[in-house]
Amino acid sequence: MNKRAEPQVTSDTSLEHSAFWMPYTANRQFKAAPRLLVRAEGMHYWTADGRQVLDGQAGLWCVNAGHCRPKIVAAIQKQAAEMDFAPTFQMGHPIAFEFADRLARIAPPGFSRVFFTNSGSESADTALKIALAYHRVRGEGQRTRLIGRERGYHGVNFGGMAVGGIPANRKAFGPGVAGVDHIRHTHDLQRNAFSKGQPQSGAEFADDLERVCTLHDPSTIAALIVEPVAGSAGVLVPPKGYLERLREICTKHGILLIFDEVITGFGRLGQPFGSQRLGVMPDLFTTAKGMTNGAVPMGAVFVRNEIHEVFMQGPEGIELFHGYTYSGHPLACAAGLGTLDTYEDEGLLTRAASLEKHFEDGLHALKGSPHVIDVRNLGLMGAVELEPRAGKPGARAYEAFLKIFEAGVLIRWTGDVLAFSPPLIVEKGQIERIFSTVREALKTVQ
Ligand code: PXG
Repeated sequence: MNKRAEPQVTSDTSLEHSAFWMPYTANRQFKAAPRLLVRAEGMHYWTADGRQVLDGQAGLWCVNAGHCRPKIVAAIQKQAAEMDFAPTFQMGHPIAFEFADRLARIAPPGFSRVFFTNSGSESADTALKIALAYHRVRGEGQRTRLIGRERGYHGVNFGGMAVGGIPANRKAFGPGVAGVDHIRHTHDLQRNAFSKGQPQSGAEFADDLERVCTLHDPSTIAALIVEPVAGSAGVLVPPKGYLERLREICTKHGILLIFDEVITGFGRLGQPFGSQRLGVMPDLFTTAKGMTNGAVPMGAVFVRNEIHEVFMQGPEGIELFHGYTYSGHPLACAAGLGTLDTYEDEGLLTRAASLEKHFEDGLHALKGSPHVIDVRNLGLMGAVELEPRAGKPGARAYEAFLKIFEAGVLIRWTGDVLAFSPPLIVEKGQIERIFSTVREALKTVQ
């Protein structure tokens, strides 16, 4: 008989031999001392040992309306019983059309087309492919280069990884996609540390795009992709004038500008989308996460009408040879409609604007706490950067994250940065609790 290791049954409290290969996790470390969440409601999680934890991170930047909201739960339950799945390749079902139209209604003017994906990574790759195909269908098939930015994060698939700029996410995976280059990042602690909102200095970092254009010949470049505010790299807020300048350079050279709004979309910055908050419009933008409040995986690429129109004027037949089995999945669309209802009922797509000052003041009061070398924020997105421990990058923030979690607050750590993005239903007192917990924890961090 074949001998194979039997997976551990879930009733066993030890996860040491569990079959679950966890994503972006130090598996051996985690399984030796697991942190399990078993229930969620509103602003809180509950752990397996019964502790209540305040969610300072909207799950993983996605649960913008708070957990287990009744309209979302009911919509998913109803749809699961009514029609579990139906194809969207050469077939359709009403809820996908309804959800796309509802999304287009909250998008900035001119973005009335929506291509469904299942994640932020798929949205990034889809947007890059649409950009390439757009140039080709209009007879500029030589535009094949894709430009990203250092410290950018666009998910983990090959396209998004290639244009991404976080070294650890790239180094194990070979040469990636041909024809990709990067512009420099915007992080400048010397000039901009402790900026509230958009930093004053650094619009000129956008000129690095001109360097890349000169190097490659701009007529070979299809698109530039950037996050309006870089999330995973530790909440890097664009300097004043920077995105405007990127927009100008892209327009001048016929390069499509893609905003990756996977984190900044759906109210995080106080407007439905980051472009609206920052006053700069891309040509396409990607979303996921808050689109279904994290309840069912889904993403989307929003496309300017003119770009969509070019495809519709192209050769008869399938206009874009791209799509996923689950593009427009009924359960995800139902979750999305329940999410938009909840956002609209409670004014959540703009609620961050009314809390921003309170959040900013609470966050910036951490200036002066041990190890803190920067504090930065926009909307309900914030970060505290810690001085790295000598020879051990990330170790100090990880220790802080663990202590903060033990004290009953979930935040996020990435490198030497603590990041905050509470659900948009957060109350002022809960904002205070998050930051006072961080302050107390930092006092004991080595
Ligand atoms: N683009 C951006 C801007 C993202 O933040 C993705 C694409 C990929 O999305 P999916 O759904 O494929 O994971 C993301 C995801 C963190 C962290 O705290 C950030 C993300 C995911 C997990 C952790 O750094 N962002």
